[in-house]
Amino acid sequence: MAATMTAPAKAATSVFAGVPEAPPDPILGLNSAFLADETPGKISLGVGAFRTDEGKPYVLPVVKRVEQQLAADPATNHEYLPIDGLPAFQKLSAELILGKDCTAMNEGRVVTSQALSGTGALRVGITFLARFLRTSGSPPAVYIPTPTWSNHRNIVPDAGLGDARTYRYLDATSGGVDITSMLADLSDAPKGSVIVLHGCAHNPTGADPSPAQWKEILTVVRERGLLPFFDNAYQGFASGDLDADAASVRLFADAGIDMVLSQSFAKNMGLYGQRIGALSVVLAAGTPDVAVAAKAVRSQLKAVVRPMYSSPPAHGARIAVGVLGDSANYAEWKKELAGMAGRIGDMRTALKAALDANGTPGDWSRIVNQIGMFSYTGLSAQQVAYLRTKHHIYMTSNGRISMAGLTTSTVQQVADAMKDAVENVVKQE
Ligand code: PLA
Repeated sequence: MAATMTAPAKAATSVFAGVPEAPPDPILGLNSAFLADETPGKISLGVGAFRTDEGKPYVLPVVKRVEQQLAADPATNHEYLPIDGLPAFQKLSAELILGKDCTAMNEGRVVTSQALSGTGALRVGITFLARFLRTSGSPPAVYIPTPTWSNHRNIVPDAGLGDARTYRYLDATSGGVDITSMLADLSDAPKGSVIVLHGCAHNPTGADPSPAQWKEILTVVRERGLLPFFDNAYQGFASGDLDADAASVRLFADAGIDMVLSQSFAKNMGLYGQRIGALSVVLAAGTPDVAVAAKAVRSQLKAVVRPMYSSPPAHGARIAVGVLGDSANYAEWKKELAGMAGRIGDMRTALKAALDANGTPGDWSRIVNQIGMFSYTGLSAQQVAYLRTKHHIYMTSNGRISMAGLTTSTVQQVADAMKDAVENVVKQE
């Protein structure tokens, strides 16, 4: 019997043929363009990843040792973690940001889940708020600063809350925080709105509120009944001191209000690709039956995670526990962290000095006044494009430089190129 022939389809067109191409990511897309550039001497100042003074990725020695111990330990296996991650990690991570003597933790008001780094914590946290935070029956509005980390603008609508609203943050003239406008915008936000705050080392501006300004922000947050969501991606990278960089979060926690925290160990432990971070929901002081409420919150965080990625990866969590949970390792980590922050500070001083020595038009003091991983140079999108095409120096189009991308031997080259761009590309606002 002759086999039935399947008639060939008329023309092989995929159902996906009409999928429109998405725009490249402004930060990670830039990294792909950099890798594709074959010019010798190209320089990447785009993504915020620490580099040594030789321009190499850095594995912290304490991290390497903990990894070796994990590999040698016969008890290490590759079973699934619980949906909300490693319990020891949850506790140590919350203590790192909130402090060991935190009243909210002692009162059982903090619910922490392991997360896929800072981004995963934000995504799960905003989804949880979209499901359970209601004011006048509606889901909340989410406010993010202008400018902010570009991915905040993706996460909020993806979590089902529509486009984020913005509050003014930067004083473009001084390069510092425009506290008056910020407070005015927060005062206008509807009650129950979620306010995304950068705990320290604001990305991209490198400008943080002063301790007195944080108190003013807290006052408005309380008066207006707003929900602060602290994004902590750089604890330890602003000042080099983990406690100093957590001061804003601890001030709000001590006020006994509801709040949400995301944490990332990408930068401060150099665990970028391990995707290790945490999400904490802090319940207000005085919440009746707090144990019941905390248990319910945890169950709902797990209900967000389970259908999305089931459970988090184990390796990064075990490394973080090995560092945070051992006093000798912890002390060593603090030193390494101060060293990384110190190198970034040195690059700030060196770049400003080289720009000044070159007689580059403009006031470059903001480079040394800003803190954290980035410098918000004030270079225009056109000047940034010129630096890329003519000098093969890559930075985000908003003029942000990842300071750790600079080295002692490339600072002069970058300063020379910046002078060329400033003098030869007219800035258009
Ligand atoms: N929040 C802020 C403010 C960030 O700057 C970043 C990372 C994250 C969260 C998330 O980091 P994680 O998920 O890796 O923990 N920002 C980087 C990288 C360093 C990026 O864009 O993903 C940046 O270059 O801005």
